[in-house]
Amino acid sequence: MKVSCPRIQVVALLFFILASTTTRAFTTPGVPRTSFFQKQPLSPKSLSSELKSSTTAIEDAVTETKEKQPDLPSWDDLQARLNQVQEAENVNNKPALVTLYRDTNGWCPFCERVWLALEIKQIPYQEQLISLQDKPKWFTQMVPTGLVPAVLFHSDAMDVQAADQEEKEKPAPVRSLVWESLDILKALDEQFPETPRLIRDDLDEYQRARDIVSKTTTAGAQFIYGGRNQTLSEEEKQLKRVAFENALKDLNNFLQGQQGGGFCMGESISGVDIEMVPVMERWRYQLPLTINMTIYDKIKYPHLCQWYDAMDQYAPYTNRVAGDAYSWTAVASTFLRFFATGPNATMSEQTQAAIDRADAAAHALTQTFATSNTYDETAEARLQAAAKLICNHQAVVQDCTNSDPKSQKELPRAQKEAVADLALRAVVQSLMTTETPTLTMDNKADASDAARAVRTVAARMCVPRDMGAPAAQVLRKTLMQVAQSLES
Ligand SMILES: N[C@@H](CCC(=O)N[C@@H](CS)C(=O)NCC(=O)O)C(=O)O
Repeated sequence: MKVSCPRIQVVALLFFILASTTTRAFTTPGVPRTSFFQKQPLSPKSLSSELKSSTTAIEDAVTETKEKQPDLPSWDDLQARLNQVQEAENVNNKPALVTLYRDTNGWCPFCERVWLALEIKQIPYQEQLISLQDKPKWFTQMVPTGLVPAVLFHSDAMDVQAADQEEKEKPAPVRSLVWESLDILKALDEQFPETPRLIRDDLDEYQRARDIVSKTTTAGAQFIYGGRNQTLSEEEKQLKRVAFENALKDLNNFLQGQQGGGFCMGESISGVDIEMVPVMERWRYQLPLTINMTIYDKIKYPHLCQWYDAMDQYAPYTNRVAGDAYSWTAVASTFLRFFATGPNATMSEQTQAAIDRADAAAHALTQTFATSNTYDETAEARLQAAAKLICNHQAVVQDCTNSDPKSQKELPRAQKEAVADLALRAVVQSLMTTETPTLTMDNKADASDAARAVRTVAARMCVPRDMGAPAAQVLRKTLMQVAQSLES
């Protein structure tokens, strides 16, 4: 699989550097290894005491406004309600059997493979987020390559599980650390044999699928990243484009031959889908903007589109691990800017055109937030969104009122933290009650300031870094509803 070729690693690394400077709205400053928004949500008990002390200042600041909004609950109230719901639904009550070390921003394609495998296998896991720009010493000492992903198998918790399942006669799993995404996938199959087996190296068909996928990603990398090579002639670039398109056709034809299900091996998802999906996901959303090439093309590649559709409908992928159209689009624009200027600060017309295209596409997508219905609106998605906002509300308020933002500078920030805070509480209340939010403010300037705040939050959110795509969709929609009610 060519996504591990050095050039792609360099691109991926640059991507992370970029991402970390563009979309930090939902990380928790000062807690580099445990961003609340990036952890699986919902450890409400441990958060509630922190919330109590942290909300005091903002509560004081909004006292006056609060009197005009008697029905709006405080963050403590919202947290308490969330606790009740989560307890009733037994959320997050299983002990973690493994720790996944992945990148802080949720951009690493290799991490995505492992993350997806854990979701498919439903292995209870905890996450430790690693900032790739400032990797902690303990991590580089622990993992010989210093790269993410890595997975620690907890023998103690697995012993407990084995005992629960009366499987004591089985050899106890070894507490071990595994790195390299494909090795981790194999280890997950071996250590958790009762979960769906993903790597089918024993089957010829699986090897054939891997081979075709590998050829496609290699050809794609050679065209996309080779295209940036100034020394290549137009003719050479064109040849690389044709080679990539031919590889996509081969992949499409291979997928046509697979029966049912739409996955590479037909009926069920397998390791080869997991290997391929991170790069295909990025290409789907970004290539139309960056190199004017559409892969999700039902005329040219109908069976590849069916594969994309099968992935989209596959909950373990879509609900948490997949990036969404807006996030990849917004990042594409910033990514292009990052590469746009060489040492002498020049920018080609072609790159400028791609940047303009990507910016326009990102902006157009913000206009669909109120009506977007790509994903089913489930109670789980609402809960995930509410939980993330509750435990990150301070950082979110600070970000959407930041007068000196480092990224997405074109988005207008609000001025008053207090009104932003109020609007966000209206959002959470709506998420938890499913009632359409109605928030009004007597002071028109405050109302438009609050509307600005929630619109900015919607455009700053990033999937999958901050939450899953369905949760982000319902959160963005609710943010828009609050904005509209403030502006009406
Ligand atoms: N072959 C490795 C590649 C892992 C990799 O390149 N990870 C990148 C992030 S995408 C990384 O950790 N980069 C940090 C660095 O280079 O210091 C795998 O499949 O796990």
